Amino acid sequence: MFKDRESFKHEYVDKLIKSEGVLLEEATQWNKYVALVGLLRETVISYQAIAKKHEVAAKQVYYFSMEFLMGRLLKYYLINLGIEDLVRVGLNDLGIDLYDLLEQEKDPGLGNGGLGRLAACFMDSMAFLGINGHGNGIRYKYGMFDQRIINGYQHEVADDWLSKGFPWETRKPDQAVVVKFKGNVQVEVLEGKLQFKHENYEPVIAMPYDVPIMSYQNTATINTLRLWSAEPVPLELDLESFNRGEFQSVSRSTVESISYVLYPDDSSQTGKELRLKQEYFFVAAGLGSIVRTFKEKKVPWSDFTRWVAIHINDTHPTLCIPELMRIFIDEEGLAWEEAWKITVNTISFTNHTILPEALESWPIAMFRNFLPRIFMIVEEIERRFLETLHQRFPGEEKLILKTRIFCDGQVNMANLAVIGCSSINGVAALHTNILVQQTFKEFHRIFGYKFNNKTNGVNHRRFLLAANPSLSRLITESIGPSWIEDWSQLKNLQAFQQDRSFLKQLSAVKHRNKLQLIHLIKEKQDIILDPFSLFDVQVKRIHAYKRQLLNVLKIMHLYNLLQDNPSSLNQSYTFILGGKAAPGYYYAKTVIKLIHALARKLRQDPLAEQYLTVVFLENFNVSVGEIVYPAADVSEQISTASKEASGTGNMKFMMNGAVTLGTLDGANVEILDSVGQENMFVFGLNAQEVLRYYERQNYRSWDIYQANPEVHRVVDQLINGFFNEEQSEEFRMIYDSLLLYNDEFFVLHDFAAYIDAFKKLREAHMHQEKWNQMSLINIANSGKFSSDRAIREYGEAIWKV
Ligand code: TH1
Repeated sequence: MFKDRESFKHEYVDKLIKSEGVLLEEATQWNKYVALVGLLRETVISYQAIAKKHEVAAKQVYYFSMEFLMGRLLKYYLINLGIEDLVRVGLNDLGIDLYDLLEQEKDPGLGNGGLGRLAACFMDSMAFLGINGHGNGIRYKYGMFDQRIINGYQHEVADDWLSKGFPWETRKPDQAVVVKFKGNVQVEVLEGKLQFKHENYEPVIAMPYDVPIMSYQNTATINTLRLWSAEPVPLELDLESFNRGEFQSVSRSTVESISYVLYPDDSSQTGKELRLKQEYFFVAAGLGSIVRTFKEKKVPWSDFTRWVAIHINDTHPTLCIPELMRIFIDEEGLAWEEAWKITVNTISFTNHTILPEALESWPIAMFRNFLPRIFMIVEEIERRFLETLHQRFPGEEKLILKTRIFCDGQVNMANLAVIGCSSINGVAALHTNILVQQTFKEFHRIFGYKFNNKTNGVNHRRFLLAANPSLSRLITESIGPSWIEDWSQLKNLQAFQQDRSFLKQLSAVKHRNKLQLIHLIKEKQDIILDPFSLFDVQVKRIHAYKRQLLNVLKIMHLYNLLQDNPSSLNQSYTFILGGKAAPGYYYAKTVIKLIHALARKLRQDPLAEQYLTVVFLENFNVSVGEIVYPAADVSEQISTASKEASGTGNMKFMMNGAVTLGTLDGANVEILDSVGQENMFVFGLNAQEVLRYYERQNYRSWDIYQANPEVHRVVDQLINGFFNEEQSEEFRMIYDSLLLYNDEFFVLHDFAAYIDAFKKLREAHMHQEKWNQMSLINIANSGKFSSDRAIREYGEAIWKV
């Protein structure tokens, strides 16, 4: 690397000239940013070139995901390379403020939320642990939309993140892959074997763009995130094959639409054509390049599983199964049985949700039309599967009905994934239990050995070390720096429970982080917050099951308490909410409007204004998260039990010392196990109770509305002109969801318990030292939720690396 500050400065100025073509004096901020990234990228890929030598002898893991929510890379790579201070001071000598360059970087938002961010955390931990693990995804021209709030309503602005280029990536035209859509399949018999020839297809060029992945101080393992962009076939090639009648010409815009935009919905699937195209596109491209690399080894196909593991992040890349079969059979001439054995043993699958509306299925006719050969293979997979079922479980019609791939005119992707993978894991213990006992109950009888749990984790180096430098410094001063590389060391903080001076410093750190968040909110939204107020935060996608509404009703209730008795609250509370609603999700958008209406109501009331503040954080993304998590006192994790598969925000808050107020859902259950009852505020129905209500259909939200006057009051306030006398119908939809449609997510049921838990929390917060102890215990027990722990488990139990 750079020997010292002077050599850095020399190289940097040189880089500005050679790659940006400007002298320092003429350089724009963007030039300066690109030159710095260029220097780091070159350093990292030169480590990669050296590391590659050893890689040849190691098993490669390929993580297929439709989403990689990477967040900004520059600051993080400076930390990983151990040169943050050197570069800051060096740039300063040149009259450049590193902060300005960091601000030049767009936040690559190629994901919706937890699932995409998990993929990014896993990329880091694989590189950290020395696993050769590569990401495979789509280089969307437009990522997750930017959220603008106008008059309390969400507006979506296209995320043109590539407009000036993304200096971390390298285009690799020599590694492009042709992906074939539509057309027809000719079957011939050649030397006694069936041959399948795909004709009249529509070709698309998959162009790879590689981003080098380097983790904390590990220069021996540099992995690759390979993102594919769709391009039309070049004209020369086009004419030649076109004349031979091999394929159909497709318009540039039809081709480019494939990698044009990320679907901005993380909780429902619409079965849209373009989405299916996207899925096959990056699967076929990724497998094409994996097989090409494998063939260079010149070892027999039976060794494939020894050298390659493929992981599919939810069902979105499930086409890996039939596509790998197609390559083995049609292109490499393997027999079905051998191809199947290798395929199943190579591929593993993570399920991330049990929400029925999120489970993927495609209309059969559409599937067959777009992917004719893949369709034939899936049919054959099902035929053989049913054959074995009939043998093993004769006469069990229900078992067959629930495990079929083709059902009700649809191709069921989850069932295909379970049949074609060697491992199926849930993302938290509770979620895995629900998978095994409910969602995949029948499959569990057939393939019990495939199911396992891998509780999610988050990258503690990004969300603690990099996002919270004040806390990191305090931790390192107290227990040494080993926690950065070994999450289990955080436990040693427990020893400071009675250390007054430590606890004081901990609360000073929180205060400082609140000031930073306050600064951000002042700059971006021109709202001024009180750092001495309790910061209660709920940031995540807006969705009915996550129950932002329950939070709103709680705040309305506190307001009512204050109206009845002006001295009922003895301290000030700031409720921060943030998150994006899917553009077509009208209910969620109405909740955003409701949050703004409440914020306004409180601002306009001189009494309320002293005690209660509501802020909606605009455009919540990874970068905003990195400021918010460190500043929170309370972490709201209040989903309807059984609905949130894991949650990962809960872990990010915890490691930054926030105390959780939550239901027994997803990984909250394991957070409770780690910190104990005294250090978390738990309330509400548990998953079993929720599932029993659904089963027996004996929940009546109306009864609760009638029986509980406090519930009655806040629910009425949704439509009685409380927010706006002229537009009292604005929130009718929300009111109806609670009473007319019987409150699917048990908001009214859990209201009283939630209020009660919040009351206990308020009391606990009055004892400052006690509160700081709780905060400390949360940090000290958060190590388990590092993605290093999760990836070690995946590596050992699933990928066998
Ligand atoms: C999320 C889950 O909702 C969340 O509980 C979990 O912590 C996270 O995944 C990581 O495991 C999901 N995101 C998506 C996105 C899509 C489809 C399904 C899910 S589930 C597009």
